[in-house]
Amino acid sequence: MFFFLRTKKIICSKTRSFQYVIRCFADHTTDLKAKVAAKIPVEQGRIKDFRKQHGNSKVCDVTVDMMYGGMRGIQGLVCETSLLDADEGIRFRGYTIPDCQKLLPRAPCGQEPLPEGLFWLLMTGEIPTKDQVNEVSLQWASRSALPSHVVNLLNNLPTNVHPMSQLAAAANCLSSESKFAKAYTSGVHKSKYWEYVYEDSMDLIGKLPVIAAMIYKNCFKGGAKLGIVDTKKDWSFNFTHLLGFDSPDFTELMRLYLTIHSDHEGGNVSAHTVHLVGSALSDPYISFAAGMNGLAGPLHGLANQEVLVWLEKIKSEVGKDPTEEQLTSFIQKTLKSGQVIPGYGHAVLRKTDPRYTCQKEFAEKHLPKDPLYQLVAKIYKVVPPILKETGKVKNPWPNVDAHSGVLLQYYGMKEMNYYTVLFGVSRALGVLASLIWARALGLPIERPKSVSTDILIQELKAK
Ligand code: CMX
Repeated sequence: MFFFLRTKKIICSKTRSFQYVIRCFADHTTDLKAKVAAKIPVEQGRIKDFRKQHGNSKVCDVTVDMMYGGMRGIQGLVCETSLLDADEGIRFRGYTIPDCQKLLPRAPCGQEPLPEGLFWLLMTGEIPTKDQVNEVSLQWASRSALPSHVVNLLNNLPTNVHPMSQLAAAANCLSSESKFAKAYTSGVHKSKYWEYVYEDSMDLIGKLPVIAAMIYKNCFKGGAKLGIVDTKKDWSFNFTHLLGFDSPDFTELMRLYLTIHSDHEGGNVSAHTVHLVGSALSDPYISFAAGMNGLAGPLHGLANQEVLVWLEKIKSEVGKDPTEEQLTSFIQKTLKSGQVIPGYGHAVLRKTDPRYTCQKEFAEKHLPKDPLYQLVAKIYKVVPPILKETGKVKNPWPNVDAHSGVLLQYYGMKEMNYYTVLFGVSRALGVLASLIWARALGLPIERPKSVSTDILIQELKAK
């Protein structure tokens, strides 16, 4: 007995000191995977204890309206990477967008955060050092090569296939490279799933700028050749360089853009789709592709394209510098024709989206006199009262999509049906960080219960 206790004590202290060594190593490491590996058992334990104590506790009631109303307000998902407050907007692991602008490492001479730092934050909950961010840049750049069949696929798609469909097609076909799918087939233990999902996710994020740039060049620049990915440069620099935009200000815009579009908690269409499809243990490539098909909807990510189409309509039908009265009647005409005002409204937010605000600040700094920016600023004054007046729109304020296209137009990226691809490249950071954690925490296949209207009526009558 004494021997048993002693042995157990030695093992425990050895395990503890081993964990301590991992933790100390992980605190300073630039190896993101090692950092996450050290956090996983801690997080697994915390959730296990919490569920043991509160597994049967009730968190919310579900009403009939919620069931027919797109599940608004049902707390039915867990998302660790970000949280959306109705009034304050998004927080990434507790940090607001201004916090991230202040705290996350920047490129040399840059003002905006590097998306690599945001990814580190989403994955670990910690603000990374410059060295840690540089290592992520290096990892992504060195994983950027595409297999030939994906290059051939993209080069053979007709240019009238929407850029978002091309993005989803390329991501689907990258599934051939999935380390997770291969490991699953060869019978790897489920405790190791996350490691392969991590590798696939890092590979996919590394390849996305090349895929997105190929789509851009094939659709709009006659298939012009791409530049080369420089392993000494950051993800956004390489992306804008591949796209053929060498203005340092555009690269700065892209660093901001790719940071703020990354994550918006777990229930939005793209994030939820990736989570749902991934829960069936579909590999990260096809899970991401599924999410991109959701992002391509006009009520979600495609709204940034729709905003520009709508602004162009205003310019052609009313003029480049419309009065507030002219705008009011145009907006009312849009509503009367049964269409939504793109870039306005939100399922959760109830104030101006801080992602709109920080893009507005960027515009104020870099393009204050731009006529399209001024039109967007004027629309901001006119739309909210009109939407409020309808009495049904819950959030009359602008969302992220109301502003992004204007900035892209200013820097010469005029092709509006490409804009959602940029959103998709950014969204990869959030949805893949969540996917890695979902497998690390062993979350099961998602399968909520549904019932027919007849059953619902019967159940409520019986009550
Ligand atoms: N213009 C006109 N009507 C709007 C509106 C808008 N911008 N926003 C909401 N409404 C309408 C809805 O269509 C709905 O009308 P019905 O009852 O006749 O169907 C009513 O107001 C209530 O809707 P809600 O509860 O306020 O909004 P939802 O949660 O149902 O929808 C959203 C949210 C974003 C789809 C909606 O506001 C919208 O369609 N906005 C325009 C498209 C857009 O900008 N989407 C991007 C969102 C951000 C993103 O995901 O990227």
